[in-house]
Amino acid sequence: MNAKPRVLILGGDGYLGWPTAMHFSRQGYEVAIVDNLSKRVWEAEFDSMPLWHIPTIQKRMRVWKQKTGKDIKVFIGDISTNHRFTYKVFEDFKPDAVIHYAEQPSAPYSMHSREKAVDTQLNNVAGTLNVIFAMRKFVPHAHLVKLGTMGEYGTPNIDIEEGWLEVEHKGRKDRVLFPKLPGSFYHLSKVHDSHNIEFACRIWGLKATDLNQGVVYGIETEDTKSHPELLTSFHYDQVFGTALNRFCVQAVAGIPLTVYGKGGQKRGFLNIRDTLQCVQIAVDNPPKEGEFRVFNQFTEVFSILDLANTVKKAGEALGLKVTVNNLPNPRVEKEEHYYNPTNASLLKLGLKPSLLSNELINSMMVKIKESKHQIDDANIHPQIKWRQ
Ligand code: NAD
Ligand code: USQ
Repeated sequence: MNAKPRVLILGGDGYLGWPTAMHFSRQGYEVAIVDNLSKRVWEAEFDSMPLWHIPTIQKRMRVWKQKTGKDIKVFIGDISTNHRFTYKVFEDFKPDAVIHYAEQPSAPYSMHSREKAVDTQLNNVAGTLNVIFAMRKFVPHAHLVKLGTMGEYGTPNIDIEEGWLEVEHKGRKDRVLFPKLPGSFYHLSKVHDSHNIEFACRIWGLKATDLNQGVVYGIETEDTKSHPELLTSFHYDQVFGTALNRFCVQAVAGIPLTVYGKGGQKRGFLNIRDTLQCVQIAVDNPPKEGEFRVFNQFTEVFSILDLANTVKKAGEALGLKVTVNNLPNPRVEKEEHYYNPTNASLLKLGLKPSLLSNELINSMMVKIKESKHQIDDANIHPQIKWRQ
């Protein structure tokens, strides 16, 4: 492998993909992006626009080049429906590492209807299959860093390990993939991906890291805040917005915080800056040929109600009037449960977490306030129900 690997970022127009591209480019890695811009279409379809306008990926790449002198190549195309395009990208760019974010990322979207469940699983599962076939054909020694999700495990009544479990059954022992009990057709698509990737490692000798990531929060990274046109997408709506990001916007807009059900449901969380650290740690420390490695990628566990109360406190310190509303839960999920996942591997490899603080929430709220006039309160209340 070269001193600085060639990194291909699938889904590079997205919330996490764009800051990841700049993060690696700034450090001298050769970076290329693939995206089919489908997220921009899904947003329009659900009238779920990001809080601020996001320049095109080509514009952001030009601004990046002017600012840093560094090139980020952009390939526009669909990895799921167009395997010829996917093959061509791998053949031309010959990545050493592939960071795969290019999936439909929303659980509510996948639970909207039969059509959206099928779209989600076709897009995500077929896209990942095309990627592993492209890797086998053109770069069999490259490292696939695949974004999975902590939601693959669900909320079992036992400790959650990192991907694998040592089992003793009727006097015999084996190492098996950790049992999965996901909570949406989206989360299920990630389970199917994990199985397909593990199989490709086992039969073809590919090497992969499955990053089972928790819920990401935050707006800014070192690079997104360095220029007004380098910012990344930020959702707060009922389809694509995630818990903490939504709560911060609701607090600024004076909308009661939308805790689903009792709010005792616990999840792993991490700052967007730590996502970048984690994927870099994975890229810089590849697994062995043939290894399917799983890291749990989160830094802290919170219950949703605790999170809402933390946002309320931080908002009140800024002079906002914040209330917390327990809504009937649109999802089918346990609202009180045992939750003890480990996240030891990334910490052992050097992850230095940026933990959630009042200062961070305050800085998010200050940034959100600048675009307060853009907040569309029509798309905050959850309308997609798991049992509709
Ligand atoms: P995002 O929707 O902002 O980014 C995904 C990008 O992939 C979009 O730009 C989209 O256009 C592109 N894309 C989707 N399907 C594609 C296809 N078939 N071909 C080419 N491009 C395609 O999502 P995000 O929040 O940045 O999440 C990135 C990844 O991380 C997703 O796989 C998501 O499931 C996973 N993840 C996200 C979070 C989170 O809290 N944001 C947490 C855990 C895991
Ligand atoms: N929740 C609320 N109120 C809200 C939004 C969410 O109570 O307004 C609750 C949900 O019911 C759920 C929890 O918060 O119990 C997390 O929901 P979320 O929408 O923040 O996150 P989720 O649907 O799980 O999906 C997000 C990302 C997805 C990623 C996943 C990581 O959209 O891409 O895979 O987080 S994880 O949750 O670890 O599976």
